[in-house]
Formats: sequence, structure tokens, C-alpha cells
Amino acid sequence: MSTSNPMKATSSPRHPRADDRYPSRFGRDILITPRLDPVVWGEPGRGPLSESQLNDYIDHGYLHFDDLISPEEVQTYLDELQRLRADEAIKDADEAVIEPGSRELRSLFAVHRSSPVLKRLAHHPKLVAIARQLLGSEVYIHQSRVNYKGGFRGKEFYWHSDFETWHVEDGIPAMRMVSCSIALTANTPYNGPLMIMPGSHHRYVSCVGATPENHYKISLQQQDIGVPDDESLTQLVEEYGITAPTGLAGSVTFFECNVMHGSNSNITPLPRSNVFMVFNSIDNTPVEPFCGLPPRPDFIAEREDFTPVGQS
Ligand code: 6CS
Ligand code: FE
Repeated sequence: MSTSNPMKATSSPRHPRADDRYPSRFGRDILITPRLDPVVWGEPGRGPLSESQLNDYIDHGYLHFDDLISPEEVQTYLDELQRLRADEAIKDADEAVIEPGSRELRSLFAVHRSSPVLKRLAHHPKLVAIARQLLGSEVYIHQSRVNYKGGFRGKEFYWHSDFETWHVEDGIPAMRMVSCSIALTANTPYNGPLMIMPGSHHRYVSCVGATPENHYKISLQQQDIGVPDDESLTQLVEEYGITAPTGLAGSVTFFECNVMHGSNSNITPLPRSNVFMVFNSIDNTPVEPFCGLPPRPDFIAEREDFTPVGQS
């Protein structure tokens, strides 16, 4: 077996660090524990969201907007996605993730750096104002990516909490992050839309199984470590149910970093292409990863540039 095998056994520690408030991938059993952080860190009156929208977000862990981005803007971003996708060389870039089993582009990371057009989306005043209000501070981009989920062969994203990975593998201390999914094609019930367990962000699922070295090389294609077992997922669905906020191109879903979510594969001819911007509070920057392994590359998880967005 080659030495670059990403599944190579690890020397990750057997016990959580003293500063680990959300241990995961240490124990033998899955544990479901209460969330320790607020859901909304800002206040009504200090941003575009009303008190009832903030309360909705606290209860359900997501907010959906039908027309935050204008049709003209959508077209500009979509043209950019198509330009990037048509560039064969991009598939060989570190930032590119190819679908398992085909040469289709699955995800492209750090697009807020590589594409001036998508950088504008990361700084979009409407998106940034909402993220700031939810997180109660200035915000920077922890991760950005395009998920193409092409027609016919766009594969699923298995159930997971983003925070679990960002905490364990990137060293993010607290649940003070929000993902923003911007639909650039219609997200329908049929083409593999985001599915959310509304309210599940109030629980933390501590998973089983040590993190392999270079886990990102496989987890971004197909995640097996850092995902809950069948019994926990059944329990969460019994308690919270499942919703799939769909919408036309230009619709936007903000979802809390710890909400349980996933999406099915897309066997329709209709691509489901979304851009994701992950905002983190500038008061929640990463420390050493809690799994004890080296951090993931900075095109997946920012570790140096915490410049607030929306100011340039
Ligand atoms: O590992 C990550 O950071 C990413 N993986 C998934 C499946 N969702 C969130 C995040 O982009
Ligand atoms: Fe995710």
C-alpha cells in the first residue's frame, strides 16, 4: 500500500483537550449532548432581521429568502460558474473536488479568492449584514465553495453537522458561524436540495471513529467519519423532522453551523448549483485542531486572513 494512503492509521490523541467544549471522535459511543453556545449572538435592531426572524432562526436553525439576489446578479454569478466549470485545468487544482466515480466537478473551494466575481458575492452587503447580525460581530470567510451537483450524476452529501468537522479538523472553538447557500439554479424537491433537520442545532452529536490523516481528501467526496450513526439520525428525525427549503435561482438559505443537514444525489437532468459562503465571527478564530492532527489546507479552512468582509 502506498505511503500517501489517506486512510493511514493516525496518532490522534485518545482524550479530549481541556479546552475542548465539544469533544467528538474520541469515545466508543455516539453521544448527543446539549448545545453550549447561543444561537443568535446579535440583537434585533442591529441589522436587517426582525425579532421574529431571529426567533425563527433560534428555533429552527435556518432562514430562507426567496429573492435576496437580483436576476441580473444571478446571471453574472452563473456565467462565472460556467466559465470555471468549462476550464479543464481547474479539475486538477487542489481546490477542486471531483465526483466519486466520474470526472465531473463536484466542488470548487476558495472561490472568494480565485474569482473576483465570486469575491463580490462574499462581500455582498445584504448577505454580510445578515451574517453580522446573527453572529453579533464583524465576520470573515472561513470557507467558500461552489457545489455544482450536476444533472444525472451529482452525488449526495451525507448527513452531518458542519460545526463538528470545523471544530475537530479546523479548531473552531464555538458555534458562532453561519453558512449561506446561494442558489444559482432552481433548487427543487427533485434535484437534490439541501435537507435540514430544523431544531437539531440545539443538540451536539459527538461521533465515533478517529480522524484519518488527510481526511479531507476523501471526506469532501464522501464523508464516513464525523457523521452520526443510524440510531442517532433516527432519534433526531423523530424529534425534529426534515425540511427542504427549495426556491428559484437567487434564493438564499442561511443555516446554523451545527444544524444536521445533507442532500440527496441528483438524477434529474437539472443541475443544482449553489455557492456557499461560510461566515465566522472574528471573535471565534481557529486554534489547533481538536483532533490533534495538522490543520486542513487554508483553501478549505481559513487560518490567516481574518479581515472582515463587507468593508472593501
Ligand atoms: O468538510 C467541510 O468543511 C465541508 N464538508 C461538508 C460535507 N459540508 C461542509 C463543509 O463544506
Ligand atoms: Fe455541510
